[in-house]
Amino acid sequence: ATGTGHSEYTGDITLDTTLQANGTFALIDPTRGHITKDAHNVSSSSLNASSGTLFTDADNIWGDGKKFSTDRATAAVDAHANTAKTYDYYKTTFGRNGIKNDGRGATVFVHVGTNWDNAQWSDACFCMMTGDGNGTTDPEQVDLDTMGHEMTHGVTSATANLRYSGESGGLNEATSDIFGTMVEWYANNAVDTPDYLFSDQSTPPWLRRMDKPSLDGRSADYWSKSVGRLDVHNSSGVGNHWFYLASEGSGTKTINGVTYNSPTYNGSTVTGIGNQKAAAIWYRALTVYMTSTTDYKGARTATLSAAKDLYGATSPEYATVAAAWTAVNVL
Ligand code: ASN
Ligand code: ZN
Ligand code: CA
Repeated sequence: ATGTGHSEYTGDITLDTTLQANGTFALIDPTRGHITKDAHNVSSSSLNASSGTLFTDADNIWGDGKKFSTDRATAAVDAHANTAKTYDYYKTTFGRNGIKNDGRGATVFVHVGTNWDNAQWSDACFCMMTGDGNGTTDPEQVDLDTMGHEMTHGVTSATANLRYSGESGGLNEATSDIFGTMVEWYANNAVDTPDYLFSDQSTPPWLRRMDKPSLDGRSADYWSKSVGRLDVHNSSGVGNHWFYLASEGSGTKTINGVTYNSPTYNGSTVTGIGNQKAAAIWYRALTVYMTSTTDYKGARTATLSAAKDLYGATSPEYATVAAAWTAVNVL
């Protein structure tokens, strides 16, 4: 069935739902397979796939469009629709049928924990968990790049399986920021306009950014031999910065009203190839060449192999991949 959702981040949208035998509609996506449940504030560490309750509704009109809503279905509208959008990005762009490329849909939980200002993917429950924000500045963690980020953790687990510590952990996190961002560019929503800022809707003005990751006060702009000792959400800066530079090039640029000023290392100047080509290269590197122990040097090799496969070793795309890694001091 097709429902109507009053979402908190993207206005009024359609929702793919299922009419059940008892005459009520449920947040079961009939084609993509994911289902959306209320965790009833159970903590992330206590949840499993059978926890919580499936969202159901009599008239198939869901939510009230408000942030911090008292209508518990509002966060579910965004979570359900943004999971579908992420699924569609992977299917349309790469022919990938869901997280494991086997058509299996995930379980999506909203209202996890109490004032839990976070979201995460769990391989164990094949589920996404989203919290309600911090109760003051940060609303429910169900915006599009966040959902794309978390679902991408499942894709990474099913492919390169990058170990979640050290440099491979930074690459794992960068992979989620890259494809979370690309889902936003794919959706091209007029309210949540595409950018290189991460979690900008649910953690305003943003949680991380790709043009100059160090602007968050924690993330690395460039590789150094100690970068693998940072938290994985900060060593990701090297990969995120590579992605921005490969997509848009070095220097200053204003896109959809946001001004980016991306620095480079080693005197490297980068000519952008656009984010679709940069993402295609990263996806092929992730799914064909990276392994659980790939580090930044290995990511340079993997993406160059991918660029050679897709565009040829003498292509401008190949040259940009190399220049962007040199610019983030991965040589
Ligand atoms: N939001 C975080 C992530 O997806 C969750 C975490 O680090 N546990 O990386
Ligand atoms: Zn993550
Ligand atoms: Ca964003």
